[in-house]
Amino acid sequence: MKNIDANGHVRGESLFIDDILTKQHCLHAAVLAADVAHAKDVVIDVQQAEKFPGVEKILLAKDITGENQVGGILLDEPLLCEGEIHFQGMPLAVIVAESDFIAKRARELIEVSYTELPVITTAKEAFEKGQFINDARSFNLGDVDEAFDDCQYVFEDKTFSNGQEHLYLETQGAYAEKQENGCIKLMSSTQGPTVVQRIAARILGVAMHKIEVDVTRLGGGFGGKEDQATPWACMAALATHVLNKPVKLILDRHDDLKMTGKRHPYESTFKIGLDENYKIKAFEVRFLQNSGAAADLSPAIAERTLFHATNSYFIPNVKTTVHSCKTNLPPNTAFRGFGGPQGMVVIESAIAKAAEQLGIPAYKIQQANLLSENDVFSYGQVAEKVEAKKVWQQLSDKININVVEQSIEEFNQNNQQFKKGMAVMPICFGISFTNTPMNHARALVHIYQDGSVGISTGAVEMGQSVNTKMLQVAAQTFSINPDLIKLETTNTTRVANTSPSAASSTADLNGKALIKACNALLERLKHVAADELSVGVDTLEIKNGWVEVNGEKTELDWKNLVFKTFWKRICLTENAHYATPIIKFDKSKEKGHPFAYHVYGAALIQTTVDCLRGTYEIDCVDIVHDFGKSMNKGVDLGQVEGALAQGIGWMTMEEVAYNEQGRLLSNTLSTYKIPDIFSIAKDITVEALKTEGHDMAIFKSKAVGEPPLMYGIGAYFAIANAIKAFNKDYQIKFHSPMTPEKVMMGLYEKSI
Ligand code: LUZ
Ligand code: MOS
Repeated sequence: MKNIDANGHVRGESLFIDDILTKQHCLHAAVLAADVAHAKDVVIDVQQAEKFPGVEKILLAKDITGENQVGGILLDEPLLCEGEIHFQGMPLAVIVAESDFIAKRARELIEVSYTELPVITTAKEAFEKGQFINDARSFNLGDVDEAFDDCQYVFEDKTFSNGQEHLYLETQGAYAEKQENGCIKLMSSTQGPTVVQRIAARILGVAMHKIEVDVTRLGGGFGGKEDQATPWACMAALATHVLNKPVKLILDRHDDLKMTGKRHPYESTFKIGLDENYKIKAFEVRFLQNSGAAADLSPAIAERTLFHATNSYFIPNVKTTVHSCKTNLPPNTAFRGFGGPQGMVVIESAIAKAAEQLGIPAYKIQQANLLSENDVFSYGQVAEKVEAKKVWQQLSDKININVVEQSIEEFNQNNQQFKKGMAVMPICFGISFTNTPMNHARALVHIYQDGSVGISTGAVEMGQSVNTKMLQVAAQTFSINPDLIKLETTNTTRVANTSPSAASSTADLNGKALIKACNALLERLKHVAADELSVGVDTLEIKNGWVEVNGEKTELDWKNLVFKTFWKRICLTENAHYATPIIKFDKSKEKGHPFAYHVYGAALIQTTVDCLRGTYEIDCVDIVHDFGKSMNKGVDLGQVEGALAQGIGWMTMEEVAYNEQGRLLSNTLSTYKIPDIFSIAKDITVEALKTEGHDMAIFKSKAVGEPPLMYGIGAYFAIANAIKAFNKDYQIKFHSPMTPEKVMMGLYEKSI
């Protein structure tokens, strides 16, 4: 089954936000952002700007007809500044004009005065000054203090992992139109149509039923549009509400980079204890999350960091604590992995630290500590259907780790300028929203009287091909030609109260609801067929578009059957609901069973460092990935390859930089480098783990969106190992990304 968007994309026919045909008299909006990171007594003077020809209105906080509040988890984020500035890029005013060009020209005429306040940009400084978003969280298992006393080896160090810009190809944007009776239709490039609907209603001061949100598709989201698509849609809605005209608001790249939050940087300190057999007996971490100036999704992201703090290892004594530190950066937000990668970086650093000190390869420690069946995670869930050792075994069958190690050693002995390094990166990622109440979805299926089918779900297509998977689910359940089925836009009027498309769970949740809807319709159709053919329902099946009785094709085909059902006045529409069973979590104890299942995998990454220049290449990445039983190998392979590239980018080259005043320095694509075709691994092989899959996954095909990003973490350690081959004095800094500058310093550093 090919990606159903392929043709449209190649021909340029697929509709993104900026392609939607606007109505007559459509206005265009631009956003004025704060150019300091922290200030009070803010006064915004729009007199000159409002006189600029073509300007319709400049909206300020006082123009908000409802509540000036876009916070999701906590109510701590105004849509527009009200007297105080908390980060550079904070929206101050919305300029609404006849064209985007005019709006941006007028923007330059707005005068802003304020009294500057001290700026905090790092998590550590916020921690020291007691600036937090909420209370710290802690997961505990066993007794670390006692366990450390018994350990043969104990090592401590600190780590830093940087933020990451989502760089969705399509920037943030929305288009709003007034309907009858004070209603507004919003087209938004959002992962969370219901989030947009709820918050827009709050901003306007109207009920949710007055707002319809429609999403065709996104040009990428990666978590950056789970919560942070909302403000722009709210601004467009507000402008439409106030001015009674259609309004389009699309951020240009520069504004988008400056105004939106990114992956959270983390500063962490760890302590790891091992016994004489390299079994990890105790692990303690303090994570400092740089949350930015408002909560956004930070508390939930912090929680997922704790869930993934031990990656795919069993550690009997664990103490992990996370502090969401409030700084004057744009509120950081969801990004593929949702805090999980930041947790996994620390345990991998701890293992690498131990390996460095013990003078053994890290993979020996990794391998000695992989999860087994019935091991318990620090959050109380008992590991079931564990694939950690199986993926490792299949990877070493595919590519012998010792042989790779020896060939690298040989290469390094024979080469002075170039050195190679390798690392293994196992992954284990929990599938479900960690916030249990979010794990549900609905699907609405219409069979039209000509036999064609229209499907609506809560799933948002953002390039991950979830629509293709949904279409497959319906085509397979009905056993009809996929050409008969159409995926409708994601729309809050057709499917309400949706969770965002996130947490790798979209295909599972919406797909399971869709199967239920299709099966209910199928039952009705079969009863009609049984009547028509005077046979028992049990003898009858629909296969490849034909009714079969006892496995024999009859004269009755899908189209006829559908029409007969319609003619009998039987409903050809079904709405179904799915909520993940079993899962639960008790926050008062920090224990439960939050995940439907886990996804496993392992990658071996090899790299070559140019020791004259500090540059490096990723030579090859060999992966064994737990797809379950993949329902679409092309789509799933694409997710693994894309996630790997994004993970390697985060760990090696993407450097989000703010100065001490909180100004984003990496604010263009010439100063923020993402992986391109030249920097991608030269060779990537992905093998599917031989497994039966998991019943909680759609068609046993496991969630694939986020887990493979974390293979990229291995690139950091592979490069570090290559540096070690050149410079015996080098000690790993656990400070990512591993840019060529850092490689260069590592190559020539002397032991102190
Ligand atoms: N979003 C969310 C997520 O709201 N909750 C989650 O657990 C999650 N996990 C991954 C990515 N997005
Ligand atoms: Mo997400 S990080 O929007 O699954």
